[in-house]
Amino acid sequence: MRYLSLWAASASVTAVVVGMNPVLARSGARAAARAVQSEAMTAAADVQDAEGKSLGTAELTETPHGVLLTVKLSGLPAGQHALHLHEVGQCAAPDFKSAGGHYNPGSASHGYKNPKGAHEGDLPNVHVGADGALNADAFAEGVTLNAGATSLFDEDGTAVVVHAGPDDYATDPAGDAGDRIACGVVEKKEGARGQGPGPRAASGNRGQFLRDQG
Ligand SMILES: [Cu+2]
Ligand SMILES: [Zn+2]
Repeated sequence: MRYLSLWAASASVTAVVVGMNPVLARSGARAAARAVQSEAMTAAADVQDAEGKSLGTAELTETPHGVLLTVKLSGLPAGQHALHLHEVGQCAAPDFKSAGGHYNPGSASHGYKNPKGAHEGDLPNVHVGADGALNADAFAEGVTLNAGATSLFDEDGTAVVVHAGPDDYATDPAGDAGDRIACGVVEKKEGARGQGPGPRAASGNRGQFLRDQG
């Protein structure tokens, strides 16, 4: 009887795991294991406009389920804007194309409404009022700050990008969100744990993502 209930418990765990995206399941399990051993890892991005002026910061905190972002910016145009995590930690003004496409370690297509989506770097649109201020929380499910297959601190880093228009959540590869109007390189906070190189120059194999990006 004891063995039977153990078997039943492990079988139900397996069923839950096979029902998930395997990359997310593995990274989620690792993140949960780490969470019991250590304090949450944090990072931040200094977000700048096309003239290099700082508009504020995005704070990032790893949780057992993904990375939580708290974004506080000012000086943005009023309206709906796409917010994404892009795959290269480089913000070269004024067009920020150096940030590459959306962070996409699972090789999915873009968008929450896309059956083949979504990118790990896809995030819900944010709204800026008449005062130009943005205060928003966002959540990137299944990604980590600590090392791993879906870490934002991969070999070339990651950037937070704000677009001129909203993401339609469907158009591949970038949601038809218009120009990139602000960008911030995600950097480890002073004293944060973890290792691995910081952002560096984009390598040649990023070319495929640079064809069309948003
Ligand atoms: Cu974007
Ligand atoms: Zn995307």
